[in-house]
Order: sequence, then structure tokens, then C-alpha cells
Amino acid sequence: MKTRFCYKLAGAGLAAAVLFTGASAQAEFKERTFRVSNGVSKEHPMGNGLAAMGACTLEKTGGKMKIQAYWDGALGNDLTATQSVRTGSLEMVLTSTAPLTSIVPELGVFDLPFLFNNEQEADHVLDGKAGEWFAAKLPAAGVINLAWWENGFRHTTNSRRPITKAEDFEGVKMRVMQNNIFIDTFKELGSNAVPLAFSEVYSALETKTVDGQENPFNNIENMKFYEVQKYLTLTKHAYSPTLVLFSKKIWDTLSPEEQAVLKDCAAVGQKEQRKVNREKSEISLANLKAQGMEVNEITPEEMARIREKAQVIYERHGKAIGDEALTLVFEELKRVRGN
Ligand code: TF8
Repeated sequence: MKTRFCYKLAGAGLAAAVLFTGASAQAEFKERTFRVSNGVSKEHPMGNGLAAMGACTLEKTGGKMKIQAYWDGALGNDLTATQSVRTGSLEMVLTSTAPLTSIVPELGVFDLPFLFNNEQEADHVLDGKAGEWFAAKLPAAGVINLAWWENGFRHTTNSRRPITKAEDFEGVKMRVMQNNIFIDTFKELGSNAVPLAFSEVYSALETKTVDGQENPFNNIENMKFYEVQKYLTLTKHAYSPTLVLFSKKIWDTLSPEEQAVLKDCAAVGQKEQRKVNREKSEISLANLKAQGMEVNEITPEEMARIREKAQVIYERHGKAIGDEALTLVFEELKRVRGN
């Protein structure tokens, strides 16, 4: 009897201890809501990533740490929202690396044409020591990268003609991101490169201010570019990583426990976002065809000519990117390719 009674007391004590620990652990967390800016609409796989990340922060903090997503560039475009994050007037932004090369030039390596051949190579570089090296460059710019998410492989659309060979780029007014390497690459291919913020692309296409643009399938569908673009060519000419940037000014006011929750949950979000982004990419391509876009691939022979033309970009922009960044990425690519 005595023994059983003791077990009951012990059990109650243990349960109380666990409850108290749990409660006290969550007591370390303040009520916080972190706003995150997105240039895309909420149906984009960025939404899946943020939903997973937000569920994680709520669960780990007893409902105290909330992630509040804003869509369609409501809080600014990639660069302007990032500037707000740098000043501490906004907590977070999901942005491509390309618009930030004026702040962190080394990120330009990811804009080099045909750098990655597939997601395995991109994941290996971004989730390994190269990704850590680039992330370590960001606090000096006033931002913390919580994780590498994915915009994805970029393909080319236009309203004038199917692009079947290098010469078909000639004279096409091509919207590109506000990034010197993208501008130079499409100029080298013969296009008239027109740098514009993402939020301005649809109207520029609709008014024929530009003839074409280039983005992953998910973005082309998410932004309804198929309404104003007839041709989609599977160029797969670049891979855009997405940074999950947090304001360093605000980060430095958080406890180590709160910082750990954000990092851990951004990693949970990364897994979900990459998974859905890749699943949806093929679905988006099928949807773009169903919406009437004329989709074509370029023959290996013609792709080799386009790649050859674009090679000069590596020499021309290597200095701005820096030898250390280039060497690191090329070494990691050799490793993952086994050559
Ligand atoms: C572009 C980029 C953007 C993305 C998105 C806003 O073409 O691909 O679509 O950075 O997250 O500007």
C-alpha cells in the first residue's frame, strides 16, 4: 500500500515537475509577432514554408511567437523590403539573392548563368559550408539568414516568338531582375535587358513595355504571366535561392532561446517549402500549357551554343563576386559532381 502510494506521489510530483518545466520554459518567451514580406501571392509555395515555420514557432513557444505573412509586395519588393529589414522597421523578408548584390556582392555567384544543373547541386552548395560562408557575410549588412529556401530554376517567356536558338533572343525586350549579371547575360544573348522590380513585371508585359521575362514556373503561374505571355522556353538558365532574412537589429534583442526557435523553425519551413516548390513546379508547367502557353525546349546543340555565349559572363563578373566565393562554390560543385 505504502509503496503504491509513494509511486502515486512520485508520479504526481513528476507530472508537476514536467508541467512546471514546460510552463517555465515557455515563460522564457515573450509575446511576439514577426511580420514577413513576400513579393509573391499567398498561393505560392512560400506560403507552405511560412505555414510550417509559423506552426513550429507557436508550438515551441506555447503560442507566444507568431509569424505574420504579407503578400504581393504589400511591404515592398525584394530590395526595398530588405532595406526595411536592415533598418529594423520590418522583422523579416523572403527574397531572392539577385536584388541584393549591391549590398552583398558575393551573392552574385548565384546569378551566373547555368551555375547549377539540378536541385541536388543547389542543395549541396547552399546547405553546406558554402551556404554557411555566404550567410556569415550577411550580419555586416544588418540581416541574419535563418535558412536557404527556394525560388527555383528560371525559364524564359515572351510574347514575340518561340526561342529555339541563340539568335532568337535578338531584339527581345527582356525584363530581368535589378542585377548586373542578369542584365549583362541577356544583353550578351542579344536581348534588350530591362531591369524592373517584380511587382512591375505584369503591367510591363501587358503594356508591351517589355516583350518577355524569366522566372520559375511557380512564379509565372502565381503571377498569371500566362495571361500576357504566349511563349515559354525551357531555358533553365539560372537557379534563384531564396533568403529568409531577419533584421539583425531585432535579432540582437532576442534571447538565445528565441533565436534558436527561429533558426530551428526556419529549417522546418525550408524542408516543406522546397518539397512543395518542387512538387508544384511540374504542376505549374502543366497548368501553363493548359492556360494556352506554347512551351518549347531547345535542342542540346543550340543549348550548347547559348551556354558558350554566356560563358563570358563568368570572366566579366568574377572580380565583383570575388575569388573566395567563386572558389568555394566551384569546389563544392566539383565535390557533388564527383569530378
Ligand atoms: C524576380 C524574382 C522574384 C522573387 C519573389 C519576389 O523575378 O524571381 O519573383 O524574388 O520572391 O524578381
